[in-house]
Amino acid sequence: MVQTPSNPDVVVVGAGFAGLYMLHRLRDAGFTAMAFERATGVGGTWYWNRYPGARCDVESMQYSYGFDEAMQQEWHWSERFAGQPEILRYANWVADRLDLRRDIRFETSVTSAEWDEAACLWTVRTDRGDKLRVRYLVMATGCLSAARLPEIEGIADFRGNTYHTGQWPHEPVDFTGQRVAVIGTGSSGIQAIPVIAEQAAQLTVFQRTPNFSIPTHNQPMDTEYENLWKSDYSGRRERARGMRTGILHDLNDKGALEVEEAERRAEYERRWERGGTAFMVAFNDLVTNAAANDTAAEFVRAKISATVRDPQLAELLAPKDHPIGTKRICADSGYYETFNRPNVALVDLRATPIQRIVPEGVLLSDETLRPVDSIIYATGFDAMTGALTAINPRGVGGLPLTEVWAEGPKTYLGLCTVGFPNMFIITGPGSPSVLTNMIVSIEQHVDWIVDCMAWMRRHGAVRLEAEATAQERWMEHNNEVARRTLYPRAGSWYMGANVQGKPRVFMPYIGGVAAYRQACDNAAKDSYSGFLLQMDRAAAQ
Ligand code: NA7
Repeated sequence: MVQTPSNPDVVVVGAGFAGLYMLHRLRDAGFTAMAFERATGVGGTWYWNRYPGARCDVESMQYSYGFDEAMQQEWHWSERFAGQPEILRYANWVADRLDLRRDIRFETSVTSAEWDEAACLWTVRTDRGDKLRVRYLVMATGCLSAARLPEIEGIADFRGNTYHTGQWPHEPVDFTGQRVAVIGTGSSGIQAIPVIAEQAAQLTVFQRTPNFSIPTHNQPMDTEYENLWKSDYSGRRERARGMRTGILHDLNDKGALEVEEAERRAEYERRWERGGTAFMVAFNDLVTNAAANDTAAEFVRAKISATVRDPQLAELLAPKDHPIGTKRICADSGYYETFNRPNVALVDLRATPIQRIVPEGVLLSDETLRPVDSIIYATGFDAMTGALTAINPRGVGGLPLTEVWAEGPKTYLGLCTVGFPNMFIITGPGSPSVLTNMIVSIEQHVDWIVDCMAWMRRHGAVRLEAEATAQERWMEHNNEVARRTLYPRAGSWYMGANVQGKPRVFMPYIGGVAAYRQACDNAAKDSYSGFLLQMDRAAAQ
């Protein structure tokens, strides 16, 4: 058994981008902290998602920390959109540069956390037998970290190799000469399929819902572009923080229907050629006005049918059941083109669902068997809440989080939840999180949380808990802004729709990073309004 670490001020769960920055800020602010990480290394999402083709859909110049000028000047990205190996190298570089590893226990999972009301402390236990008593618990567990296999019978019966994109092996996987199945066509499937198709003898894609995808037109980093960013990196970062998505995009403040068709088409074409998810900000009403949205959706559907040679296949690949962008928009490198390859086939699961997995492969409802050597599940995650409910902390009165969130997650500002004092969630449900540049949102959360802890220390506060009315108001506001958009129309993982039995609520806050930051800052300026504080004057420093 590993020796139990001494009791620090804070336990941080997770050493992805959130956990790393949290450790750094805590140390700077004079708090002691210990992070527990189930992986063998840092990087979170980018540690686990090593599937072929894994790549960030936010441009590299923006998908990195902005808190340290020297670091952001020094790091060089080799591509416009960085791939997983490079992002993981970056996370490791940051961990070394800031000497963070000494406060991280790797290959250690937090198994339970229990609030002790009398002592105002959390008791945290790990699978290595650690037991810590700490004032603060910070869940830096990530929004897309609980990988899930689908509810398909017979998965364990399969004789070949089984993979999940979110738990990809560390050693390279060679599909040469194999018959491969990919189940799932979300971002992960859409990125992996073109790469695997180049290797496999035969690739069969099992599609339940077609997704909209925009080409990245990824390319090596343009030095001029990099220099331009670096010439005023901090200024650009500051502007990005004021954007709805935390990404400095080429926003268009016109509505799609305010312009003539020719102008609209030209705008979509320009963005399609430029590549990437900035396509979704071609007009300012694409996620709020169904008719406007349809012009963008129609443009992409036309691109699909112009790309895919077989018209029947093109039809199957064209999404029609949700407005574009209301399921996470995908960014690809040659996805639709891949279906022109002779070794790639598509199975439409809407027409012929999977009956079960059998030892030889995938058995469809019409009794046809698709024999394969490997099955790749690109079936996503128990998003936003899965990693939290897996730990299932017990708050005031021993109530488990799963019970408190039985009807869906409820938070105040996405940061705290009633009944769980001194527990902070980084990019939790009710915060903009997955609708934004995650690193921008992480930095904002971490800064707010550490400032809050420092304030508590200065004022002798030993306990902070979200107020029920503030939480209710925040959730109402969340639902109201979500209702003003088209997002709730899609059965997406934003809505919990991909997990059987998960309550259907729109989990991320869609009011935008800037409005959200303002709400957080207002609460802090107002001596943490919306939170109940318990003072212990003797503890004031
Ligand atoms: P996603 O986006 O949740 O995609 C999962 C895919 O798997 C999606 O196409 C699902 O179809 C499909 N799926 C899920 N369960 C099944 C079953 N039972 N049968 C067939 N197909 C199934 O996960 P990703 O990993 O691609 O991406 C997650 C995020 O990571 C992404 O948005 C980026 O932010 C990064 P469905 O649409 O539910 O019909």
